[in-house]
Amino acid sequence: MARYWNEEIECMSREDMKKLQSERLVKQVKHVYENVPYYKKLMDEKGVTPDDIKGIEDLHKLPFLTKADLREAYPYGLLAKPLSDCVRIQSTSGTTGKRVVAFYTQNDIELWEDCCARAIVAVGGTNEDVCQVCYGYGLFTGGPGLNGGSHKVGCLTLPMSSGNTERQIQFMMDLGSTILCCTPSYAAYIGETLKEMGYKPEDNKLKAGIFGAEPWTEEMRREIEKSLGIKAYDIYGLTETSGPGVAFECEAQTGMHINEDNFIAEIIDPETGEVLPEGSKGELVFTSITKEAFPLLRYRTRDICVLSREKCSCGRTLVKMSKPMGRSDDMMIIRGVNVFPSQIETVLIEQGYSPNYLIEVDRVANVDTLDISVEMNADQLSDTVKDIQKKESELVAAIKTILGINPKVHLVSPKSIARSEGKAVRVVDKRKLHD
Ligand code: DLL
Repeated sequence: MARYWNEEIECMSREDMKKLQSERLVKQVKHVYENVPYYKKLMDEKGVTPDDIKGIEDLHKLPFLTKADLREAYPYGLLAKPLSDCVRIQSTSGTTGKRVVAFYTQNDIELWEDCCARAIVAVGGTNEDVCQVCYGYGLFTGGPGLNGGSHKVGCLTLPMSSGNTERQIQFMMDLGSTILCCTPSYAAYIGETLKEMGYKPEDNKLKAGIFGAEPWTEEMRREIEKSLGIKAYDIYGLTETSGPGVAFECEAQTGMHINEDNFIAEIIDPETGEVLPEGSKGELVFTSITKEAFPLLRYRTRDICVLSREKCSCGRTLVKMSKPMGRSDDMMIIRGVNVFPSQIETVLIEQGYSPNYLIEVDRVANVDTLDISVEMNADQLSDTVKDIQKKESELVAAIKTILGINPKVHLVSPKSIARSEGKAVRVVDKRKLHD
């Protein structure tokens, strides 16, 4: 059984990888400088030209790119190839008006799916496997990415998308799925549902799961492994840099190997932007050195983690990232959807409510819950319960339109939400997401 999808790359010596990264970086910087006025402006402002970038040792000279830049350049401002060369867009889940939109050429899709194929082979996947993909399909990258990787490996691919758990289970049992791809919370939910339906872990044919898109703990890993009778592996990625497969876990289950032939990783101090020495905890920054349509130079992910170059027992030499340990912004991931509190606040204000609200997030039976208490203004007070319920339903619908998930909304009396003397506490997240 093949242990690697691309042994030459996955086990490349450090020296050769540095050389490859340097060559690709030099080419990429030139490409974006010449083709993307937005980048040219950023680089000119920092006084850097492509001639200053001779290899990865010069990476730190380049300016950072943030989500704010992506929003400002929306929709086409960071495109580095003519539209006629682009074949696909993907987008972040649930953001307001200006979503993050990433573009792909056919070659970008190939490289992305190749990264996902590496992840599948790393968990023991071969063309004998039946791979059930229950990440969402559509604009979200989870479904399309793993679907493409699964095709490359030659697995029989079940493009289930998310939801409809009974149908998921029926296909899983009838077709004998061996690999499950979904969010860890959905995997836990499937495990629980199987139990409720009277199945034992050994009744299914699953052997491995590839779970990511949201934070999860080692405790949760053990729970999923037990309830499904499998090995559970982590996978990381973000829409901006292609989607899942930026990093993937191997049999060692001690962090995720970053596909360094496509992405250069740095760890910076989120406050100062200073590059931190290897082994330090800080914000992960990626430079995509192979993407043609939407290459990002020094993109700040806001994910906090640690990189490690310790020798891995799987034989791969690709640097490993720890599980993300938090974020350097206020983004939450609720039922797999990226949610900023400001999105909820905008809806409340648009609907005529005061900015006095409290967002409570919890996880009950492995499903994230989102409860929003909102103060009514004096003129919104009503004597009838029916009236209040109607207003609550309207707010639920408005928030669902923006986020794509259903919250519970509770309208409360004026002045009933505690006022803060310092920074307002608007979010209480009771989930245990990090070890
Ligand atoms: O979540 C891509 C993906 C799909 C990854 C399927 C893995 C599996 P976005 O919706 O753009 O893309 O969200 C990206 O999700 O910056 C992290 O904060 C978080 N995230 C992704 N993977 C993990 C993980 C997809 N394994 C954001 N552990 C990232 C913790 C993760 N957080």
